[in-house]
Parts: sequence; structure tokens; C-alpha cells
Amino acid sequence: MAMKAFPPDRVRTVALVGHGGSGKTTLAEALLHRAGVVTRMGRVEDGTTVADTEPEEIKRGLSLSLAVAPFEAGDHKINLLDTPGYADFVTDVIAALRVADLAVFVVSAVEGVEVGTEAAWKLAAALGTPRMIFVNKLDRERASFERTLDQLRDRFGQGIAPLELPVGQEADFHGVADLLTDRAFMYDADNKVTETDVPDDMEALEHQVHDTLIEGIVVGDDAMLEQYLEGKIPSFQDLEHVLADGVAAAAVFPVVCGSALTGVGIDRLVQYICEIGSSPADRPVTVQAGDTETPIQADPSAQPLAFVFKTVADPYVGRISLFKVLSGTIRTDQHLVNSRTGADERLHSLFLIRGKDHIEVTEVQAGDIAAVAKLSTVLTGDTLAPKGTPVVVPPVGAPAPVLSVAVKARTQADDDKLATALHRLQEEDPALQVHLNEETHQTLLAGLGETHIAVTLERLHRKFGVDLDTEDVRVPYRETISTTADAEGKHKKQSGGHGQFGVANLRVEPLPRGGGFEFVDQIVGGAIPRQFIPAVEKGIQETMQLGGVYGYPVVDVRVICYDGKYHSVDSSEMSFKMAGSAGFKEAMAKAGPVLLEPVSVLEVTVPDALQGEVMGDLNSRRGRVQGTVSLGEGMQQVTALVPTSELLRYAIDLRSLTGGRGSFTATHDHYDVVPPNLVDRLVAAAHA
Ligand SMILES: Nc1nc2c(ncn2[C@@H]2O[C@H](COP(=O)(O)OP(=O)(O)OP(=O)(O)O)[C@@H](O)[C@H]2O)c(=O)[nH]1
Ligand SMILES: [Mg+2]
Repeated sequence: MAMKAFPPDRVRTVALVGHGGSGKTTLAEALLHRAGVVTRMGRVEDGTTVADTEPEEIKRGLSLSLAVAPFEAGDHKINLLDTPGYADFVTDVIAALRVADLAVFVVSAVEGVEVGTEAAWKLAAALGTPRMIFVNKLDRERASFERTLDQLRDRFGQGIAPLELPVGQEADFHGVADLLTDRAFMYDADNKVTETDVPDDMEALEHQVHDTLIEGIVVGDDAMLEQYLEGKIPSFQDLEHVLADGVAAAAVFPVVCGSALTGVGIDRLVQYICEIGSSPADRPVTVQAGDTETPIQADPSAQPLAFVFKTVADPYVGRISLFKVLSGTIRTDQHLVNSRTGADERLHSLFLIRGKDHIEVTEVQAGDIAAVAKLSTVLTGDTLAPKGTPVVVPPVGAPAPVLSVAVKARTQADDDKLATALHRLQEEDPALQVHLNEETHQTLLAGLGETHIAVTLERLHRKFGVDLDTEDVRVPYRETISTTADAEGKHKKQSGGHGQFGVANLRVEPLPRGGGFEFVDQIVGGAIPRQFIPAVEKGIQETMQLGGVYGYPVVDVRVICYDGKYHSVDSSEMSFKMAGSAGFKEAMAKAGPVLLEPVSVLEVTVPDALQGEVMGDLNSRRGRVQGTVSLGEGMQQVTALVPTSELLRYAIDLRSLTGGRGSFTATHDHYDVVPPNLVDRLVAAAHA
């Protein structure tokens, strides 16, 4: 069923964010059920929800990517953006928050504020996204609204403004008391709502919280504060008005409550989203036009301008671009220009996405979101504007990958399809990186965590029929020498026919770390004919590349070729290349060969309380802590030099060590000598 167009002040694009399992997808389902979009509530466990449609999601019982689900609520249109709570999929949380007019934080009243809640809050705060909180699962055992409210105030401060109190506890939870109107709303088994007085046993608490709330609101408006201090209680409408301003300014964060599973409080959440939630009309978007930053109003009659916030690689339709109309009205078959590439794009067919469904539309007005397929050059983050007026929305970088695996195509057919398939998946998932390590010759797939990589492999199989095997990432060890040694490289084959003969006397000397390779020609008296000396050097270089005593590239060596022998007939470039190679191998073996390992500089950001544990763990990884810095807000940054081989699974270990509250960056810094007692173990592990 087609949906009509809604004016910007009647649209609410709402991102559902919060910790994994807090109930976002179930809440989306409850909202769609109440709106009559679905006749029966689907369940995450059964894989029957509108939002969790990917087989990988259903298999795991959690959301892995952003899902869009629009519905009408009276004279409003609400675009739900159900986001994944699992940290590996934060890219889609960022995408949703970039276009959301309002973020609804779903917080379980059992588990309370969790690391995922805090992480999403930080993102929303950085983007200045208005926020509301839905305290969910109040029907569950051990659910506590008070405890959750305390945690919300403790973590997110002043702006937390409870608008409701639950009526009844746990299985007996069946209503909410509205603190603005001092009325209670009771839900029966069919979710039929009856408005009543606030139950007597709650009256005292309700009045106390009511007063706190009113005071919290009136301070946001000087005129209202003055009247309030004179004893005049503001009207509900006036209170809502000031509240809405506070929400739009991302200064006030209303808290409402309910149960997505039983449906209690869901209708009231819709009401609050419409009445005090911010709309695109409240929040102009800043774009860059040339050197100037310009605020763009969500005006349907202005120039058409669209921002692409998500790309989906659909195996059947191809590339699908999800966009928000920042201004003007976008119509079917309209031509717009990609501001990044300058390419002309025809928006052939426009549609709304709701879970798996595509609902065709002919136009999309400013402030609303929709989708279009098969645009040729458009990627996430691009803007579409009329010819000659290129503007861009300032980019927000994707999170840097923290975990890599080496991948190998299972068959030749897989290999043929691999590059395109990976490219398509990267378009859909900006946090995914693929690169070929020239030194270890491995193709590395890098992502935000183990689940992210596992899901990527499953998507490659499902969407593109590409099967990959994974193997451990090889550490690009190197070798060098620790002392000087001499050797004579001799290549002699003189058994009839054209012989081969060449002798090169070499001295190898260690160079400082990073010294690379130096070849010194100290040949005098034509001991080796001039034209063959480059061949000696070439033979040495190739041998160094092929690997020394441990099989790794040799670096930081000076080779002095100071003598040799040749044969007027049998000597050739090849014979001296071989002589150089043989001489180098022998000299190296005598020059105290050592294994070099890459060392990374690691910056770990952790809560103060976990600093000790993290530093202890780094010590157990042969890490050398360089220093710690307080970042404020209870966070510390620890900097350390750590052998890269000890960091291959650091993303996984740090997440469990810090309960997901730690993050890190690791960059290659230098090479260092591997302690002799570890060489055999590391080499064995590397060749296993
Ligand atoms: N009792 C109860 N269970 C709920 C409620 N809301 C969600 N659940 C259950 O909590 C579990 C997780 O719910 P989801 O909706 O998948 O949570 P989510 O926030 O989408 O999780 P992610 O997609 O992993 O981020 C499911 O088993 C739901 O049935 C609620 O209000 N009450
Ligand atoms: Mg979900």
C-alpha cells in the first residue's frame, strides 16, 4: 500500500539505538503492530520480525544491519531506523544517527545502562542528535525503573527528565503514570487503555517526581521560570513546548517507559515522539558548498538535495542507495548530479523500504527518507544535487578495523568472483577493509570484530556465491645479522658443454635498524669483470628477498664484495648471480643471524578503573608501556610498544578484558630483535 507524502514538520526519522538485546527490534515490531502495519507481532526468536530479515540475523537472533520501517501515526509519519546493538556493527548506528531527527535509546530495566548504551550516547552527543529514552522490559523479573533512572542520571547527567513512572512491577506491570498531567493509563490484556487517577500507593512518589520534572522544564525558559517562581503552574501545552525545544537542542532527554513485548506504553511513546520529538523542520543540516558552510532548511519547494546514508548490495536488484531528502522534493526519473564524482544520475524508480518490502513512491519531500536502485557512481556519504550546484555533507569517518583474518578463495571460480564481491560488500559496509600484504602474500579481511568477519564471510557466500577459507594472519618477520662474517660464494659447473663458473668473496656487516641493504664493490684488478658485479648484487638481493635461515626477508645488511675469480669462457651473469647468492647464504649463517619482529605502537583507551588490568595484560604480551594520559571523563589512554604477533587477537581480548569499554589503535612502528629464547616458538607458530 503506497504511503502519502508528509510535510517536514510531520515527519520523524527515529533511530532506535542501545545495547544489544535491550529490545530495539522488538520495540520496532510493537510500534508497527500498533500502527496496523503487521497484524501479528513477530518475534526475534522466531525470525519473524519486520526488521531482522537477513538469514545471518535470524540465525543469531540479533540485528546486524540498519533496518528501515516507516509507518503512519495519525497526521505524522515515523521512519524507524532499527540499529544493531552489537559493537561490531556500529557503522550502521553512525549511519542512522546521521539522518535521525531523534534517537530513542532503548534501555532494559533489568540490565540497566550498559556499555552499548554509553557508546551510542557518545556518538549521538558528538553528532548533536536529539535523544529520548525508552526504559523497556518492565514486565520482566528484576526489572527496576528507579535503578535504571539513577544509572541514567549518573551516566548522562542533568538533562535526564522522566516523563512517566511505571504502574505495577514485573509481571504485574500494566500501566504508566504521566508526570506532566498527573494521570495514569492502565492497559488490559488486549492493550485497551483506560485513563485513571494515579494509584494511591504511587501518589507521593509521583508528586515528588512531577515537581522535579516541572522544575527541570521551566528552567529551560526564562519567561516560564519567572511565572513559575510567582506560583503560576505552566499549562501542559506550554510545558510540552519548552520540552520540545529542550529535546531539539539536545539538552533535555525525556525518559518514558514500557514493555515492547506486552505493548504497555507503546502508544504513549508514539505520542511523545510526535509531540515533543524533533522534526527535520527543527534541524537544518549544514552542508559544504565550495568553501562556505551553509545551513539547509527542510523546505519541499527549494532546490532538490539528497544525502545517501546507507548502501545495500542486493544480490537481485544490485546497488540500493538509501537517502534522506535534505531540501526540495525528489521525483521519479529526476536527474541529479553526484557532487563527489560529477556524474549525472537518473533516479529511475523511488521506493520506501520496510524490512524486506519495497513500497513504490513517485516523490519524496524534504525531511523524508527513501531508496533508489542502480545508481552508477553513488556511495554512502555522497550527495545528489542539481547540475552546477555541488554541495557535500561533511563526512563522518567509518570506525577503523581492529581485527584481521587471512582469506583464500576455495576454488578458482570463487577467486574469479572475489574482487567484485568484496568490493560490493565494502560499499555496503564502510568499516570493512581488504588488502593484500605484499610481504606475506596474504589477502587480509579486516573488520570490527570476530562476528563482523564471520558475518561478512556468510554474506559473501549468500549474496555472491563466493566461498572463502580463512587462515591465521602471518606476521611479516624479517631477519638480519648481528656480527660480521666472510664467505666465499662459488658457483662451478664444468662437466662438458658450456660450463658455469664464478667466485665472489663477500663480507657481510650489520646495518642499523632500517638501514635496508648496501652493496659495496671493493673489487680491484678485475678480480670480477665489471659487467658481472651487478649480477653478484642481484643474486644477493634475490636471496635476501627469498629469505634467510628462518625463511624471512633479510634486511639491514651491508655486503662488501672484495674479491673473486672468473673464467674467461664459463663465467656469465648467471654464474656470478649464483655465486653471490651462495656466498651470501654462507656469510649470513656465520654472522649471527637474528629474527626481527614488527613492533606496533598501541594506544589503548580504557576507563580509569581498568587501567591496571590493561597494563598487566600488556606486560604479559611483552609490551613496554610508554606512558599514560588522562583523557578526562574517567578515561585513560595507555601507550605501549607491543610486538605485533602479540596483538593478532587483541581486539577480542581487550573486549573481554574491559567488558567492551576499551578501544585501541595499533600502527606499525619499527622492527626489533626477537629474544633468542622465543625464536623457535615464534618460527614454529608462524610455519604451523
Ligand atoms: N520480557 C521482555 N522481553 C523483551 C522485551 N523486549 C525485548 N525482549 C526480548 O529481548 C530479547 C532481545 O530483543 P531484541 O529486540 O532482539 O533486542 P535488540 O535490542 O534488537 O538486540 P540487537 O539487535 O542485538 O541489538 C528478545 O528475546 C526479546 O523477545 C520486553 O519488553 N519484555
Ligand atoms: Mg535488533
